[in-house]
Amino acid sequence: MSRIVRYGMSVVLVALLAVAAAAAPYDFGGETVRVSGAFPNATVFGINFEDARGMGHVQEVEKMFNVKIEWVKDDAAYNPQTFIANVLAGDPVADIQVLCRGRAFHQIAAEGLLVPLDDILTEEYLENIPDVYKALEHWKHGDTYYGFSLVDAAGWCVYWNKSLFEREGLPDPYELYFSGEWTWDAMRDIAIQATKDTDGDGVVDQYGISIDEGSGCTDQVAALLATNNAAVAKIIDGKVTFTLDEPEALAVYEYLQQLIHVDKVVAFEGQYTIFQGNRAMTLSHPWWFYYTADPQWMEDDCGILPYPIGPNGTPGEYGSYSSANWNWCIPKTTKHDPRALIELYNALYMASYDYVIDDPEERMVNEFATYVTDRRDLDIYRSLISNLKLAPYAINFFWPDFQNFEEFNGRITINGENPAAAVAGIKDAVQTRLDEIFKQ
Ligand SMILES: [Ca+2]
Repeated sequence: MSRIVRYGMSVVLVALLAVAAAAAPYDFGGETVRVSGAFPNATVFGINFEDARGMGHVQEVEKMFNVKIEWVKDDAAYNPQTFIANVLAGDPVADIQVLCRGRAFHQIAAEGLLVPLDDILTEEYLENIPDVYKALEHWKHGDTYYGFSLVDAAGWCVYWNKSLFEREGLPDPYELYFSGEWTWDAMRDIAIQATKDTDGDGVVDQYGISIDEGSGCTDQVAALLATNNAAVAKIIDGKVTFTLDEPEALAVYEYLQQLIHVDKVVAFEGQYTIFQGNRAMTLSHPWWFYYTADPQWMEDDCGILPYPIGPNGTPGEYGSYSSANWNWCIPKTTKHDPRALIELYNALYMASYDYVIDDPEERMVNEFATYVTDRRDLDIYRSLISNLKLAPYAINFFWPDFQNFEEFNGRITINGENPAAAVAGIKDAVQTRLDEIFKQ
């Protein structure tokens, strides 16, 4: 995350840092607990552990738990191989570990490298966790929980430039959204109308849809799969089964190819391009409003929408879909009590009601409310943050082929390879991998 995002996020948190329980239920006896610090500043809570307030908070938590926090900054959070090698060698890189984008989560869980948490994440415990941080299905491998927090997962949404829509006389997204008609076709129609050469120099300068193609459009593929009731894999007869070759899944690649290569309404570029005012829609995250709403960054007014629903999707069943989840987990090699570690995490990240006094969803909505010019955006924003869903099996099992999957998606979306042929080409290998990972 950029420094600016961190700054923006840390401002949000200012009012929260003073809130902490007086006494901790666990005492670490002055010992050191290592916390995966790959992203110590980039949480949905906006905690910046490196600024004065954040450091003060850490000191307070250290006192409460009689513990020394050590931030571990190596690449195990990003690199499953490093993580696995370290745990197998009896040396967890951290006692509280985040797995970046949930990479290889199922693989790592299946190898027995994580502490199973079913006994800790009881109904009673979960009652104390704010809804926006709960995503139980993200934490499961088989029937067992191995992850315990949603911090850092970010769904995807669509920003639409209200000024541009008005100028171009485009359909009203509010009407489409509230009538359940915000669909792939509606988005495509708008994108086609919006894309044009506005100054007549023969070069298109105004685009319908702006996409940061970063990981071969893997995030977009995952979210669109979910909007079309499709998935990379589904559980069929108790078996995790590759389903990317089903028509509703192939339809995602065909839709993106249509937009990119046939209609030519997509600009591949950084998300900042939205500030120029000549992009009708930009695919981004709900927290991006910190930028779009700030006149210093963007003069035009922006609205926010979920991803549109596909032809095989359920009309009106909108969500904010993430292709990955940042699984927080406890490596089995830790010498500390997992219960105490999770409690410590909750205090550090203020992730349970023992350590926050307000409802995080209300806080996020209120923060957003200070920026919106139309009440309807507030309703949509609330729906987005309270309907964060994981597009299943997109990234968290795709290892060691994780990067291959991004490269695979790029071949189809950006390079325009035939979807059915490309998917058929990986089907057997992926199913074999699934059978290994899920021991089926
Ligand atoms: Ca032009």
